[in-house]
Amino acid sequence: MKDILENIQSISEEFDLSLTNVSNTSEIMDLKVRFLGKKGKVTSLLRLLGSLPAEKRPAAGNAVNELRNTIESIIQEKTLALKNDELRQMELQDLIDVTLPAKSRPSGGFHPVVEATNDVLKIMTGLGFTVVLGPEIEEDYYNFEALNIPPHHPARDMQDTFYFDDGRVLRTHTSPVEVRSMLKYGAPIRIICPGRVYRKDSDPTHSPMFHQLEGLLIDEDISIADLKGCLDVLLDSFFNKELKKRYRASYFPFTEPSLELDIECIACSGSDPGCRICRGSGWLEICGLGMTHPNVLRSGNIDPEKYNGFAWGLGLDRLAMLKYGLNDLRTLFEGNVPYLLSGREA
Ligand code: 2U9
Repeated sequence: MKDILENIQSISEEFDLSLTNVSNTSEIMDLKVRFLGKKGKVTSLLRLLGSLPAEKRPAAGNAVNELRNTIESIIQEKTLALKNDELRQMELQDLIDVTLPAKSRPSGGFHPVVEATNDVLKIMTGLGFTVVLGPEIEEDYYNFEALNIPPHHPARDMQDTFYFDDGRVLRTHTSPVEVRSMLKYGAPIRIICPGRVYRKDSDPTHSPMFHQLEGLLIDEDISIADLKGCLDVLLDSFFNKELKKRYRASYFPFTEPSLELDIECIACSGSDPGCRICRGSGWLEICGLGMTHPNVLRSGNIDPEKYNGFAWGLGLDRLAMLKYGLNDLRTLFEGNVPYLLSGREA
């Protein structure tokens, strides 16, 4: 018993002495382990209690517990004081200069399709065209009937068009906007219609939603030469280059005659037989065009004996991919911002 009390006394003195040497939170933690840890001095004393005769155990136990409680509360108090000291030190060293400029946020950017669309709109409004938008959910009449696409035309195939139960459709092109505009504004008219269009198509080179831009000009004595001049300005300005072009005969229900326009490959200009972009042909199909069909003018309440005009349509997604060197259509629609930006820098 005497042994234990002496032990308590010497541990208490040792603790007081050690405490005077402690100057930071890491040292107080060490001290705690040395006295109260599993192999600490106080814990060893507690273990020793078991070897005492039963009648002496309560008094000795009380004495050891008192020592443990005293040491515990001193450590707690000291830890708090040291923590506060350290915090104050950090604040003194790490002064905040409120006059410094704030951290800048990374800047955003336009989606490639938006950028390409804006480029085309700038060029075409410069030529006197007005931008017109229209609904994406369209009536059958404006999407098909008025455009000389009769009820059993293959372009109406259920495979291609998203139908609503009430017979309306998700527009398959922006042409209905031009029909609505003819009816609203009459002739002469000079408009471009960008926007989302929808077709039941989904594979690596087709998305069920894509972006089109169509143009329509109606006036007196308009010829294909006017149309060619217009597309020359549009495409050469867009790609910043006087491009070689070729026209091939084609067919669209809403134009007669109808043509397709190819431009020289913007990647290789026809010099690379292994070119990924033009697959070695040297040419890129870029847009469809033609002189407005008399039936379509009539749908727009315009007299085909007095007026004629031209129209063209192109895919803005393809235009953006060519301009920014993207080779997978899905890049445009997956919303992966870092990839979109890195793809554009390529
Ligand atoms: C009216 C009269 C005529 C619009 C035209 C095309 C040719 C054409 C598509 C090709 C593939 C666009 O990228 S694409 O999806 N379009 O080839 N579109 S002429 O003709 C019109 C439109 C409206 C009133």
